[in-house]
Amino acid sequence: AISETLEGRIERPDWGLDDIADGLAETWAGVREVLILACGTSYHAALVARYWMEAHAGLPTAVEVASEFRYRDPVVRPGTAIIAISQSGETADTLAAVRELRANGHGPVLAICNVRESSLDREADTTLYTEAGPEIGVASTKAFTTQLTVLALLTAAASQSSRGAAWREPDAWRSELRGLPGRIHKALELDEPIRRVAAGLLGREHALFLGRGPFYPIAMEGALKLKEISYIHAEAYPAGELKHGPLALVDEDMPVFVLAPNNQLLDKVLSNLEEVRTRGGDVMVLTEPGQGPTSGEGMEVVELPDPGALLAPVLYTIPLQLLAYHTAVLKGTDVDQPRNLAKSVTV
Ligand code: F1P
Repeated sequence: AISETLEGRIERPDWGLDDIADGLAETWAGVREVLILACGTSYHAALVARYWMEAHAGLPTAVEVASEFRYRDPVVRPGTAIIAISQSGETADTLAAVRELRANGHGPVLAICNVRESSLDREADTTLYTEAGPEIGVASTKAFTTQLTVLALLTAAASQSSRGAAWREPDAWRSELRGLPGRIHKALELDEPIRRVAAGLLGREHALFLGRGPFYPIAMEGALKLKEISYIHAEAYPAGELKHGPLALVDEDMPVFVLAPNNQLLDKVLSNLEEVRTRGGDVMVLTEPGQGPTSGEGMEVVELPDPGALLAPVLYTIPLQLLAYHTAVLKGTDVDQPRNLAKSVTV
């Protein structure tokens, strides 16, 4: 299923960008802010989009798990565009949240779905289809990377049409979107190094994932994939939270996965990494060539050759999906049908 990510229909980003920009101009004329609702993996995609929307389109963006949203009395201001993300389009909590918002006169609703003619598709004003093909396994993989791709298109389009924000970097988005399939191919070449890291997880019961900025939700997704298919208890934290509690858990039995992208946050992430190393925890650092840390005793450095800048969160996802996959295969768990989980949670 992971290799099918490559078939994510992202060969023609220009088409998508123009199409979405037109749709936005019409449907979203009065949009002042954005509220994104989703569950599970789709929620993690929403969290990445919050960073993108605010930084690049200047639109205040709130994100909430749909399963919690309807159990409070949220304040939704006029001019809030609602985005609902769901691979299946049938997740009960996401549908219920959208229906409740609609009943209270809020909208428009934009859905991001992988399945056409789904309940969410019918509920929405506009649907953007991820077109990732059928998700064979229960755990979302290619749905996630294609959701991120659609959200990147949306951000680029929003950055063009939002009046308040300067039109930032539309060409950069276009060029990175064009290069995405090739970059995903390259990231998949990390299969063997990641399989070796996965072998080190055998016999482990817990793992921590750390990330900053948009890489924090990617760390959350890495932890979720590991939990879902290999049954290893995994949690993700923003790198800066490590010292606010989770560090107490770190010892020689607690492997830590650190996302250390090539940006201004790297120094701080690396100082967190030292905190882990001094307590005997094994570390895997996912970074880019020439960033500083090198492999050694208790430290495995895996380098993504060229993840780009804007879309790097998409690229950092691939090795984490591979990690969960190889760990599950080595442990002998059922990668496609994990125990206790259903493909879509419809009640
Ligand atoms: C949400 C989700 C999936 C997860 C599992 C249960 O589904 O949490 O992310 O892998 O299948 O449901 P969806 O709303 O994106 O279809």
